[in-house]
Amino acid sequence: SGPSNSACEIKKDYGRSNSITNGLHLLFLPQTHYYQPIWTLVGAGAKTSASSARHTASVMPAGVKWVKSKVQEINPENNTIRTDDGKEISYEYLIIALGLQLHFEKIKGLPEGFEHPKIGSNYSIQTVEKTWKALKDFKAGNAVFTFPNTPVKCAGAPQKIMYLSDAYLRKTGKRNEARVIYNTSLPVLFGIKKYADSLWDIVKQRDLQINLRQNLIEVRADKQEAVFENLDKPGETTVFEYEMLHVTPPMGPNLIVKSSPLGDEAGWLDLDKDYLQHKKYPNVFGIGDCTNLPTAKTGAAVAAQSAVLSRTISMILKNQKPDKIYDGYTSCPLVTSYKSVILAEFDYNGQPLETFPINQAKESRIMYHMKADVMPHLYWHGLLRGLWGGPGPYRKLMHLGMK
Ligand code: UQ1
Repeated sequence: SGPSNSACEIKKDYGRSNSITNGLHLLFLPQTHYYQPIWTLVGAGAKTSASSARHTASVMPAGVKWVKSKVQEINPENNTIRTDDGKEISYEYLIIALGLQLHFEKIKGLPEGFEHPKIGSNYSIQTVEKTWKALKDFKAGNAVFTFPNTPVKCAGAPQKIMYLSDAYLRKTGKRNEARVIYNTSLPVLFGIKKYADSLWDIVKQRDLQINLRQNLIEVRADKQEAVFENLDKPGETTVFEYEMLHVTPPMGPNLIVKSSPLGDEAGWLDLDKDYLQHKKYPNVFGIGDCTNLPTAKTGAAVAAQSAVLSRTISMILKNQKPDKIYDGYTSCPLVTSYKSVILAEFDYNGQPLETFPINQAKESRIMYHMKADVMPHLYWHGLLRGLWGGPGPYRKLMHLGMK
């Protein structure tokens, strides 16, 4: 089982067309690369959007040839990629990290609704500053936060901005003028009970209204109205007036993966969950949001996956059996104010897998600084250079044999 068998089947005669030279190639078009996890704080005015950006050239790891093209089609049957500038590139091994697709357009009235004020989204560079403007300009009324009826990346982010907005309105003396409302498609506030229990305590304390199974279907931005459907009562809709609206867009699989033979039924990259190897094409691997790995989609998960994948591929290159298995590790720093974070960490089984020897379900100031000030460095200088593979190796050390 696992790729140990299939890995042996990888033939060594791929890539004969040699349209590019040997070595590591990264196909990536944008001139700017963003650290998206900090957008939560940009939307709340605690960081600038400029701080999330670097020139792609400045973060390209040494030894990698940057191919400035966009992937248009992947043909795993003949080990080639076609790019939008007409090149055909053959590969011996392929690692797919194409991310997922945002679908603002699936909500009636969007994306054009973002031309109006009072509405924003921390999920794109074009809309994240609009969140902060809406919050800054808040006078009185409803502050409405949404969670869509699809898989999402960083499932905590839709509620982090609610906690930050609540804190901002308190700080500026406007909280009495506001009703803070979280309308989520999910039947729960958070998927892991240990952290959900803490979050429910917080929303009760702070008078935040949580409506489960409410899915945003339309924004009438000119009238400052948002329309939600009740997922448990098809056809029942409710209109919420808003003074501020934060939209988490519906999301879906990457369209290149979906239109290739590499996707599962829904279009997510179809991987073996232990070895991150494609189920049908053993020289294809994947990582991150584009995959169907049954864990929460986060940057922390990517870090842990990168360590497994790096080891696996180096073993395969030496014709040895992969010996490292991904346990589904993922982490979500749930920002609950401008000075506190609940650090959720868990695995495929939904079991907490905490790095620090404290109860991480409690709000912590140190964890806020880790999220806001340490993680960006770990990303730019560690993860992007292959030097940060998640906290796994440190966890045992931190617990000194306690767990
Ligand atoms: C992490 O590894 C990571 O990747 C750089 C993040 O950025 C998105 C995180 O937010 C977290 C929490 C981790 C996990 C790291 C520790 C120290 C728990």
